[in-house]
Amino acid sequence: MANSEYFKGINKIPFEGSGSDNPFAFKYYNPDQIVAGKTMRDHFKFAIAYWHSFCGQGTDPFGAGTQNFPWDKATDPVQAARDKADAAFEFISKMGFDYYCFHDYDLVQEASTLVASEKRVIAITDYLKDKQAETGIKLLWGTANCFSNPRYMNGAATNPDFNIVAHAGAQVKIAIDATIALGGENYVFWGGREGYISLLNTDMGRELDHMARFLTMAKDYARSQGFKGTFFIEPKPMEPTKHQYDFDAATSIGFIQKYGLQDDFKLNIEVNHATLAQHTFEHELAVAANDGMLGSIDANRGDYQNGWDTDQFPNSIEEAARAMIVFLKAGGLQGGGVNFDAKIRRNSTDLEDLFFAHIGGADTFARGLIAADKIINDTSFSKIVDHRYDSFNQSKGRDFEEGKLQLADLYEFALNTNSIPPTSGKQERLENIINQNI
Ligand code: XUL
Ligand code: CO
Repeated sequence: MANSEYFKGINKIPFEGSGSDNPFAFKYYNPDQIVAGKTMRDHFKFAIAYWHSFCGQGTDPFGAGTQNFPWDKATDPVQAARDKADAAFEFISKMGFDYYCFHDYDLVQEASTLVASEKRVIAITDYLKDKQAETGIKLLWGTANCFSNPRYMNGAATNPDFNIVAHAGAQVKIAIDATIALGGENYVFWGGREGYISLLNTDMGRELDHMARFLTMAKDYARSQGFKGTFFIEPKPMEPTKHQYDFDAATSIGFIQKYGLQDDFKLNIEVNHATLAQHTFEHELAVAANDGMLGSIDANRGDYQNGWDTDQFPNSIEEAARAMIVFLKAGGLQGGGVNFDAKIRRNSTDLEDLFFAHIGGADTFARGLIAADKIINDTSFSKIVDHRYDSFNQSKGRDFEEGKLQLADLYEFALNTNSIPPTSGKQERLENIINQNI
């Protein structure tokens, strides 16, 4: 049991509906409301990111942290980790969310040796097991931080030095053990520094082979320990390295398929990573969904002027609605959930700001979902899109789709087609329908 309350004066966040002006209430996220045949709780499986909400204290490349967390006081690292867990579970319970996600060294500070680090991870895992049992909160996914320690400056699985690759392997084994011990539903690989800073000193083909070997070994180990969940690769095009190997969804799917990992791996799509790759969020969701690879979401947003990975909380209803159209058409997520991989701003220094941020994020996704369901089912939207492809629903168009035509048949057909009237794409009308429903 926690000895102290960290978020004093804040109770469990209720759903009060759109008429409420209580800043500590959901206006649209109603966990038990059914949308498109499922409760919002089950559609989203909202999760809190341990690293941003309980570790990152507002540091940036130009200055030290500004957010003075009251749970970060103990000098003993395991005690500090327990205090942080108390704060985390109090916060998640008050938010009414069901899940959290972590990196190994978010849970507890890394020690000076691997042996000592493992002992710390095991100690905090035992503590978290009790917290989970007490609250019913579950682990959406675990992962290992194989990018912050300077040893990983040239990558982890793709490091040109085998000693570092082996260290990363050990770290991933320990993180997988912790994930399994906590009943984690999935395991994530974001390719921290898996990429290059300069191609001049990089054997790209060899590094990609190493990454595939590494992921295969991790998957085989987890399966041998009884892990039934899904592995997710989280694409990102750049930052921290100039070029990351898991550039975007299409690149990652190519990698997964080339190395035969498609039965165990899917994708975790992050909004700000999509925009860094010059894609929209819904584009990345659609690419993943097309290959049955839409596993999970890291929810946040970038900054539309500066193009950094600013990891702000989602707040654009239009962006959420467009994404939720793809999400609903794909039948939702395969195994994963919506993890708020987002941080409050450096000058958001009150503890209550963490609540406002997550309330706003959940409400944004809820509004997006409600709007998308209406747009798909109660407007002409779907009909307009289907109509564009009408010519493939009959005669030669259908034969084409069914693989019954050769190139010479197209030639014959085209020779006999004299005038082809233009067909409007109706983009503006579709945009109006979206705006009428958000
Ligand atoms: C980094 C990022 C990570 C992953 C987990 O941009 O998104 O926090 O989600 O390693
Ligand atoms: Co992320």
